[in-house]
This record gives sequence, C-alpha cells and structure tokens, in this order.
Amino acid sequence: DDLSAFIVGLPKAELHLHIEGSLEPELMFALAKRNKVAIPFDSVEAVRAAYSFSRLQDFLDIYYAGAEVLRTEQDFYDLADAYFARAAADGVVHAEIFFDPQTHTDRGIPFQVVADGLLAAMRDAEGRHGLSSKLILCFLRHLDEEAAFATLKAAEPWLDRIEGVGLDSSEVGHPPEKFARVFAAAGDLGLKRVAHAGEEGPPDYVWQALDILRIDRLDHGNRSLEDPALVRRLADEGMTLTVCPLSNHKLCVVDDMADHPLDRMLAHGLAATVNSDDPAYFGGYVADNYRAVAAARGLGKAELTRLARNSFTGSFLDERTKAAYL
Ligand code: ES4
Ligand code: ZN
Repeated sequence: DDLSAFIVGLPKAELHLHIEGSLEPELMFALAKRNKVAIPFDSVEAVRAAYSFSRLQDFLDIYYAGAEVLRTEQDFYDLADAYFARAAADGVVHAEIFFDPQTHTDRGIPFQVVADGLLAAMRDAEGRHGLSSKLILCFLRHLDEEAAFATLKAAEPWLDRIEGVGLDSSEVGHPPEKFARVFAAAGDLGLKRVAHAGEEGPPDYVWQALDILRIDRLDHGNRSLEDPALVRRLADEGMTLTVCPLSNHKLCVVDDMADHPLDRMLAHGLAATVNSDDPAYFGGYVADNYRAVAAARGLGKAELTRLARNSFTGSFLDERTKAAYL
C-alpha cells in the first residue's frame, strides 16, 4: 500500500544488524551441502518451524548452531552479499553491520577468513547497489574479557577497516563493567564503541554502558524507559538507540507489538531508530520492521521520516555525508 511504498522509498541507514543473523535457511542448507556439514534439520520448513523463542537465550542457541555452516571466505562473502541485496531492495543506503568473530575463531575459522569475506562483499555492495557500509566487531559477553582482548589483538591488521566494537550475546549476568578494560583499549585505538544494553538487562546495565564503556550508541535500550533519570540522560546526550521491533516481539522483550515503546521513546525525545537485528530469524528486514511497528502503533509519515533521519544522525558516517542525507 501507500505507507509501505513510502517506507521503502525513504532512504535509510541500518545500524543494528548481526550479519550471522541474516543467514536464511535456504543459504544455510546450500552451505551445509557445499561444506559437507551436518545440520539438525530435514528441510527449510523444519528450520523455520524451530524459530520460536521465549527469550534471548533460546534464540542464541539456534543462532550459534546455524553459524556452523559458515566455513570459507566465499561463505562469508555470500552471506553478506545476500544481506546487502535484500537491504538495498528495502531502501537501505548505508549499513553498519555487526560480526561475531569469536563464534568462528573458536571453531578454528581464522579471523582473516571472516573479515576478508565480509569486506569483499562490502566493497561490491557499493558498486552493485550504491550501498555504503561499515563493520563493527562484537565481543561475545558470555565469554571472558581475556578472550575479548585476544579478539581485539587478532583484529589488529584489519583495524583500518573496522569502525568500532560492540558487545552482544547473553546479557543478564554479563554486565558491561565486565568489559571495561577492553572497551578502554578499543577507544585508545580510535574505535567507536556500542553495546547491547537494556534488552533483557536492567537500566543499571545501560548506565554502565554509558559511564564505564563510554558508548557512542546504545543497542536496544528498551528497559531504559523504567528509569526516568536515565531517559533524561539519554535524551540530553542525544544518544541514538538502535531499536529492533520484530526482534523485541519474537524474543518476548515486548509481549504484544501493539505495546511496542518506539513512539514513547520518540515522545521522550530519544533518538530512536528502526533496525532488523537478525532478520533471517525474526521474520523480516528493515522495511518489515518499519511496517510492523507503523501498523501496530499507528505511525504516520512524519514519525517514519523522523526515524529514518535519526538513522543517519546516529550513524558513523562523516558529517558531510550525513548532511547530504538530512
Ligand atoms: C542478538 Cl537480539 C541479540 N541480542 C544479543 N546478542 C545478539 N546476537 C545476535 N543477536
Ligand atoms: Zn542485536
């Protein structure tokens, strides 16, 4: 319909996308076959049927199992190439994508294989779709800080092609303060810092991400709304929140899409954006996320335009490039 075409036609940046979470079941099967890797599913339909989650950890268990089929530089290229084609079709003109190197290096896949495959697809997406992109290295928070330091060390030869570091995986029990030193080291190397916080974890984890990790952007941040002083802090700082409506619904962060807090965030003066998180697992790419939340919350063109503008303001593009989109 009209609003759907409007959403696709709005130039957008995607700021919260795990590249491993864009692995569609069809590609999972093709790579399993190509690499002669066994997967615990008989069909694409059986894979999709397994995607029913009550909490973040249910999803993470399946997400890490799915990543087992990714072995070669070509696999990482094909994964990212498919994401960029899909994102471009949704009107995404710039994407800042997360990758989880530890998921791969811990099963013997060299950092080089992962990084070079992704970077080649990023380069080709510029030419093919006019889509620019940046890479954000995420540390897995269920692992220790020493492992995060080893990952930062392994990334050293690629740091001129990596924009920043992030923090993802199992939130509760793994507070931001656990990664204080490695985030400080990343900052000293000139890297941007982002972190998942307040998805399942309490507002205190968001305070820690701000005060201890010194984040440049907040991933999710939903539970910030429970703390009025925190909302004021985020609004005053102009902190960008990368909100993921379909993810929130599938992981039961929000029980009903009709109660999604996106427009309340905007009303509080928060710089919220709309993103797909793990689109192959949560049932939609970025335009699907805009459509779902617009339908559930009755958002109009003015709010949708604000959200798309926030995605550029909150990006790590240089100020001149940003200005051209605003
Ligand atoms: C993730 Cl939705 C979400 N939360 C935390 N870690 C993640 N890794 C991939 N998707
Ligand atoms: Zn995420």
